[in-house]
Amino acid sequence: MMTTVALAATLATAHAADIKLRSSDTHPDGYPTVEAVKAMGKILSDKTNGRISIEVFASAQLGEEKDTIEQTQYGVIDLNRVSLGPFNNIVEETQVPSLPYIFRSVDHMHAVMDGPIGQEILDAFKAHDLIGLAFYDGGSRSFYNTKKPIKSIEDLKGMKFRVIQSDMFVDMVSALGANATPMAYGEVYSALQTGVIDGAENNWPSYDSSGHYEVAKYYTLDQHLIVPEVLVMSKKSWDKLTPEDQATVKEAAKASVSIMRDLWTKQEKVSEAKVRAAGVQVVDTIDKEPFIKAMQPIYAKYIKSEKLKDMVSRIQATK
Ligand code: GTR
Repeated sequence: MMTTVALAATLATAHAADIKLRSSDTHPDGYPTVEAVKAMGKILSDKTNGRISIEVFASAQLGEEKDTIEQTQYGVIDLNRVSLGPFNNIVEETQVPSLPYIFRSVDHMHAVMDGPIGQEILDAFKAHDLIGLAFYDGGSRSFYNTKKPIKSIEDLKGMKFRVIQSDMFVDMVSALGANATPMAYGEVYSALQTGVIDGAENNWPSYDSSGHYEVAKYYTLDQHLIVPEVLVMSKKSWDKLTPEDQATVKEAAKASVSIMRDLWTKQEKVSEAKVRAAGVQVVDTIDKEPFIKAMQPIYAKYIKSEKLKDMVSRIQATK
């Protein structure tokens, strides 16, 4: 039998035991989101004298985004950095910043996501067994393909594009007269290569690091989405932390945002220059009006409740 003193000592050690949080990311080491979560881990370790740390599993080592989201909900994965797109079918509030052309610019997106609307969206994750910690940048997403330069909306007709596993993304592509195939990110390269799809859509750094530019050499800057990325924590893992540790995790996550933004701004330029130098044909200017018009029905289809309508109006009114 354990004496009371021994038991107390065991409990104290258990309490003070090191906590290693496992974090998932689809991107490779060196990618801004991966490095930002590592930086968060460093901050967290420093603030807790090494008691809490983060191990980032990059390059989809823990699985593709849709699966890792479920595992994070179950508490198998502690932290997850994902685009808001794969959350669209789970957390309806994430549909709002994922609407085509909702943000006028990256500055507009920052103003919204750093303010009360961003906080409301982070809070909405709680009902789905997740804690929204911070938003990261994802630049703007544009179409690329293996076939031809897309110079107008007519050029998209009948083409097949891979999209994120979100109904809204499927509808966005359909609204442009093209066909959408929802598919895990890790399958896109070979799908482009084998002709299962004609193209996909993403930002410069993803287009670069995924190697998609090697097989899909036409990129059109239609910039239909400025969709933020999010860092979430499993509510199960969160609930195991003391309120003090929870506050420290939140602080460290927030502190990683400016680090992420700096890394992102640099990486966007590096990736853009790299793929251009590699011979990618970029359609730099395209009339966005027909895109905006064609995608308008998405707003009516997804933004039905007063709550979401109000969010859209407040975003549009944000300077
Ligand atoms: C990237 C994003 C990833 C992933 C990917 C995709 O821009 O950072 O989280 O969602 O797009 O298209 O699947």
